[in-house]
Amino acid sequence: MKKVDLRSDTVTRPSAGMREAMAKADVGDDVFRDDPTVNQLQERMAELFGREAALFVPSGTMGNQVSLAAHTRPGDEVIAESGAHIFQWEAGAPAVLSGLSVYAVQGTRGVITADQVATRIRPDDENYTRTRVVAIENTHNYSGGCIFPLEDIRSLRKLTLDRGIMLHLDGARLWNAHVATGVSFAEYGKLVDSASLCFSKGMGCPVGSVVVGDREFIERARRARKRFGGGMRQAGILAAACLYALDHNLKLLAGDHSNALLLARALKDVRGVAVDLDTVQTNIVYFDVKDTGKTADQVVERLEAQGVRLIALGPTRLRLVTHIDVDKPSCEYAADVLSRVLAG
Ligand code: TLP
Repeated sequence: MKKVDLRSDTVTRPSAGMREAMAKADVGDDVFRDDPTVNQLQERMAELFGREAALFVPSGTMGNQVSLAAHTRPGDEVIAESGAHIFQWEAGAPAVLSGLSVYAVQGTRGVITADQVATRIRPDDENYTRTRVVAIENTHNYSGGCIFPLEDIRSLRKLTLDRGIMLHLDGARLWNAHVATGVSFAEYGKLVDSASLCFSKGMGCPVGSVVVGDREFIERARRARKRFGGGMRQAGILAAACLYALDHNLKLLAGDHSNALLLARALKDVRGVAVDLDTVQTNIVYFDVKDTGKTADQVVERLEAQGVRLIALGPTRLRLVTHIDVDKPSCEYAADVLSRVLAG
C-alpha cells in the first residue's frame, strides 16, 4: 500500500545528498564558537537577512523562546495573534521560561494589524505590565499557511519603532512566504528586530533553526540558549544539512504549494467538506468535515487504513501539509483516497 504522510512538513527525512553533506561536515565545539560549519551557516543567514548576526538553535520553539528572553525581562508582555505558535503550541514557554504574559489578539488569517496592536499596548503606568514585544508569524500555521502581507508588517514596524517595542517574526515557514511572494529575506530582515527560521520543516532537515538580529541581541539570545539547554557541541553535522537545504531544497517549495492546491481543490469537490481556497497560499490546508456527518478522528482513522496520514485539530477540523517527501503522484493518490473516504 502506498504511504503518504501529510501530518506535517516536519516528517521529512534527510535525503542522500543531505546525509552526504552531513557526513563530510567539518566540526568543532560550538559552545566555544569553534564549529566552522555552524559559523558558516550563521554568517550565511545573517548575510541573507541583511543583519549583523545569527544563532543556530535546536528547534523553532527554542528560536522563538530565546528571542523573547533576549528582548524582555520577567513581568513583561508579548502581543501575539490568538492562534500563534508562540502562544498555543509552545507549552506555555513564555510564562515558564521568561516570566512573560501573552496578550492574544484575534487576527484575520493570522494577521494582526497595527491598529489592533496599538490599542493593546499598555500605558506606562505602575498598574500595568510592560508591553515589550509584538510577535507575528509568517506563514501563519493555524490559519492554513497564510502569508502576512508585507504592507501589514511595514505598518507594525512603524508602530513598534514609534512605541519603542520589539517586533519578532516567527518565520518557521518564512521560506514558503518568500517563495510564494518573491519578497526577499533582506526585505523581511530589515522590518523586524528578530526572526526565527526553521530548517526542520519544508527545508527537509532533521534538526535546526536559526535566529537573526543585531549582534547585541544575538549575544543575549546566545546566553538564553545556554540557559535553556540548547548549547550544542559538534553541531556542524546539523548545520551542514541546513547549508545543503539552502542550496538544494528552497527551490523545491513551489512544488509543495501546487500540491497543496491540488489537494485543496479535490477536497472542495467533496460534498459536506468546507475548505477556503483563498487561505491555501502555501503548503498547508485546513478543512472541516462537519457536514459529512463524520468526526475528524474517524476521518483520520479511515485514511490511515489506506496509507494516508494527516492530523485532526478539532472535533471536525483537519490539517494536511505538503512537503518535499511527497511528490505530485503521491498527492494525487492522497486526493483520491480523501475524496472516497469523505464521500463514503
Ligand atoms: N509546528 C508544528 C507543530 O508544533 C504544530 C507543526 O507540525 O506545524 N513556529 C511555527 C509557526 C510552527 O509551526 C512550529 C512547529 C514551530 C514554531 C516550532 O518548531 P519546533 O517544532 O521545531 O519547535
